[in-house]
Amino acid sequence: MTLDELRALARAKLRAAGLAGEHADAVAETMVSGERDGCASHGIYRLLVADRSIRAGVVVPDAVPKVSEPKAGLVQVDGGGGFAQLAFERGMPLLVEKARANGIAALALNNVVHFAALWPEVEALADQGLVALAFTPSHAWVAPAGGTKPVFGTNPIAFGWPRPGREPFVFDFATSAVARGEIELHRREGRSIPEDWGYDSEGRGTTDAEAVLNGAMRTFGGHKGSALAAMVELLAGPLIGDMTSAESIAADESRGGSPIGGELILAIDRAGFLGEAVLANLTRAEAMFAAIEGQGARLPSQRRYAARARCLAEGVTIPAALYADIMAIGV
Ligand code: NDP
Ligand code: PYC
Repeated sequence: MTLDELRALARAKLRAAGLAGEHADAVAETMVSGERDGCASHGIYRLLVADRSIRAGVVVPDAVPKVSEPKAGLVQVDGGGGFAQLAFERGMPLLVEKARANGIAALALNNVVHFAALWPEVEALADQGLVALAFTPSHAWVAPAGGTKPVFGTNPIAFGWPRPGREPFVFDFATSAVARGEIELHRREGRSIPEDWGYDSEGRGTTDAEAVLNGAMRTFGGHKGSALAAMVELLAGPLIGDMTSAESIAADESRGGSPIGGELILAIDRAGFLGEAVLANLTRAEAMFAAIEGQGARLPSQRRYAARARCLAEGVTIPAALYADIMAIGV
């Protein structure tokens, strides 16, 4: 399919599932971007996930985000229980304005349903010339290092750094060993998973995707991922007055919807610290990237940008079984 065909399909299916037009546009764009960039776990597969959240009544399909300014450097958007994409779209212009005015600013999204990757948001801010960080908890699916019972969400951290004349340096990863969506895709395709991704409900290591989805996922990097997962809970949960992953899964009441809660986004204007000297410092940053690539290592997002270039030219291919499940939405 071409990306335009994919966008039209995603939008039509979201509308058929009951989502209001502006939400459908924003949500479809995220899914198309994920598919275009070769991120299957957060691409068009998410139509099935969003449809489930809508049908289960987890998401408010016509929520109207409300933007406020609690402090000079802070923006808050109450998403009204809708998907996070429109809330972000509504809050971003003020975040950019405040980051430029103050050097740094934060955007808290509250009361949103989150099923998406975070890189589209930090990349959008980097495209505006801002350094960006984003965090969101999810549902309690992940055991702390040293335990085997879920406490944390898969809690992603994303970072964006604008680069002169090039795509920004962006990374975006779950603090679990892998995103839950990836394990779901393994289950859909009947594939086993590496044993270090999680535990079954008895706390034993397993290669069975279903057993891990019903047991507990593991953090990446042992105690280090565990501490970062806790940080994400604190920053994008209690700090901004929103839910932890444990509270989110309790609020779901076994409906199987996407996580409900908050997201914290930080934006920094490099000129705030450095003024004109920012240009010299960009050269030093570029030297670091050159040192990485100079020894054959790749930068995060390089695979994604390559997939983007390929899909913009050639379109995308959707697995037949996924396409059939998507076509059944709203029928
Ligand atoms: P991956 O492990 O696939 O990738 C993580 C990051 O590492 C990417 O930026 C990737 O770049 C980079 N990377 C991968 N391999 C290399 C390499 N060899 N050298 C350099 N960089 C590399 O991601 P996860 O499975 O952890 O997460 C996938 C997505 O799931 C994320 O986008 C995340 O936001 C999303 N997610 C969302 C959640 C939510 O609650 N909303 C919860 C959890 C995850 P590249 O893309 O170019 O490969
Ligand atoms: O893949 O872990 C995940 C995830 C959770 C919420 C959205 N994606």
